[in-house]
Amino acid sequence: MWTRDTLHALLSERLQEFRLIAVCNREPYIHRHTPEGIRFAEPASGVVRALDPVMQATGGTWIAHGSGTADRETADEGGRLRVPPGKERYLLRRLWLSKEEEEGYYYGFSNETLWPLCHIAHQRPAFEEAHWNRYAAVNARFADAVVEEAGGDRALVFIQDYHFALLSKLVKERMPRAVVCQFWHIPWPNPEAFRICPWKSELLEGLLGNDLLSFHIQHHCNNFLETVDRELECRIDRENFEVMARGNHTLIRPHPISVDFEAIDREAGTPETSRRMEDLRRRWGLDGLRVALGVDRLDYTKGIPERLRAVDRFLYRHPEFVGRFVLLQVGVPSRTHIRAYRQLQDEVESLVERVNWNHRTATWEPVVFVPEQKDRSELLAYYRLADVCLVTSLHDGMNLVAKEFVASRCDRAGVLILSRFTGAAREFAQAILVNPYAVDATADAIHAALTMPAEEQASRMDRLRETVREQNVYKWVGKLLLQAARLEPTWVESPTR
Ligand code: ADQ
Repeated sequence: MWTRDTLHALLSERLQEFRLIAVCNREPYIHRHTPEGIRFAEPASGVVRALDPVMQATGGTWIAHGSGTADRETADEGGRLRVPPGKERYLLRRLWLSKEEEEGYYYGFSNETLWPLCHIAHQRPAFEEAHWNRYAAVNARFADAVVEEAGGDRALVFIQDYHFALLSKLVKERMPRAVVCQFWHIPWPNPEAFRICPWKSELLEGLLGNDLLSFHIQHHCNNFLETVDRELECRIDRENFEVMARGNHTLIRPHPISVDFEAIDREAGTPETSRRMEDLRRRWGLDGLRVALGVDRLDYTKGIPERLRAVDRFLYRHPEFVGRFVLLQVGVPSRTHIRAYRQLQDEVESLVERVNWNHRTATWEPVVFVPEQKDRSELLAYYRLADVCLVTSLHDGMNLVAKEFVASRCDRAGVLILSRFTGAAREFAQAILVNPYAVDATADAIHAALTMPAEEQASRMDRLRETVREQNVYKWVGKLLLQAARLEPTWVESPTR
């Protein structure tokens, strides 16, 4: 069983010769000016939620964009500070980006090009040359920071996500002895979807600077290999899932991400969580109601309109639940600078209004929309009081909300309704799996969940919890980093490069 302590012990032994450098666009702790003074917040990001406990266990350096209004005041001249605040377990190196860099690299190429390109959720990707140029330039700035932080030592560089498709190659060109691995947290699409990108070869070549490139599930690895096969001159070892391009070898492997099961399980069972549950019951008037819960960033990949339509259909089909059911939708606004996200927020708000209009009584409405970020402890109270958790993504690399819900149910109750199009669905056969595009079937799933006998809930929940307990976040990173550390870098300088 992987735990924080075993990970710490194993990695401090096996990674002795390396300096561990993680690169992630988002920082784990953001400092902001508030009316009460400078305060820090932890962002609602799946990647950050997964990586922070790992860095706390291993130590090392995390390089990220410093995005908070008080970030400069709380770091030294080099943008460095030790985190978590008050615990100081690893080093955070903040990189300052100009407005133009943030616009082109983050909002533009990362989130208006690569995010829709990889998710295939019927949102057309934008292909702007200016965004691409900024993306490439910011990747180069992060490469400078990696070289600086390595300071000549042999480094194990662990890159996160689609913001840095060009980084591994840039790092290898300057630090050929470093071991470089990257985790791509979102799906990799099929070759037909990917081939429309004007910079497809540059992106693929950039990613093949890695010694190890990892996705959540085998299907995404297969898609990546097929894409490389169609688009690049290279050799592919299908037996070993390895690509050889210009002398460099890149292993392609699935490593399903997860959550810190023990920590969530422990906190979810405390009297403090019970007290918070009581507060929430009072605040939302939940007495006598069966509760369905949605927790998401407001993102068009998460299938929130589809979920609301399914609730609407469910109430038409099962009027006996009118006045006896509520959907609590906790949806933190995200990437609101991008038009598609503002449109989604409008769409969600008007659908909430419509569903409430369709079914409301003098004293009751079926949907409560909470457009806020909640702290971790409060989220656990939401998970604990739900009869059903609804995860209806149209496409999702993994989906950590599903895993957090399961980990928090120390009472062995509650039912998970889970989209088939999430990575989590591959591990969670005991959830009720749905196609979120099929509104009627999702409405039926809500009914099945609300009428499931307690013994069946408990036996399904036991199996789900066993999976998350065993496949926890420490196992994810431990196996990935140990696999990377065993690799001999094959990078050779060649005139063609
Ligand atoms: P995300 O798309 O951000 O992650 P997800 O995996 O669901 O999606 O993680 C979201 C995280 O934010 C969860 O930890 C959740 O608790 C938190 N969160 C969501 N809404 C919140 C709210 N209102 N208040 C507070 N916290 C909230 C990307 C990929 C996923 C992949 C992860 C990790 O898109 O497929 O699972 O990275 O690899």
